[in-house]
Amino acid sequence: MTVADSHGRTDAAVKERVETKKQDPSLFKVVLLNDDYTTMEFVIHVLETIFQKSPAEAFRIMMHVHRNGRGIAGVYPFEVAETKADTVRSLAAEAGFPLRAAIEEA
Ligand code: TYC
Repeated sequence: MTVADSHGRTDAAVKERVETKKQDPSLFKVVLLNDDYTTMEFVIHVLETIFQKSPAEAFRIMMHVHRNGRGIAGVYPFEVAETKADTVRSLAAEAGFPLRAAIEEA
């Protein structure tokens, strides 16, 4: 016997919908890029306030970016990553720093 729900969906249709949804929250890295003008203090402030890092972790990530050119500030679902990268850009622009943030699929 085939069972259908109130919308006429059979078990197979319901199962397919659930499996499609599971793929949805793909993760994205927010990557900070080094430059010569943004102060170390400002990058630490960004990491503490936008990415909820401890002072020690914020310092570690900032120094990693300073030495290696780029580094991961955090990994989030797409819309969160996009919003955080936008917030970095607007805080930096407001403060007159050229700090850049990119997002990349994790
Ligand atoms: N290189 C900068 C300086 O020496 C510091 C810095 C670190 C800038 C990380 C950007 O994403 C950055 N003042």
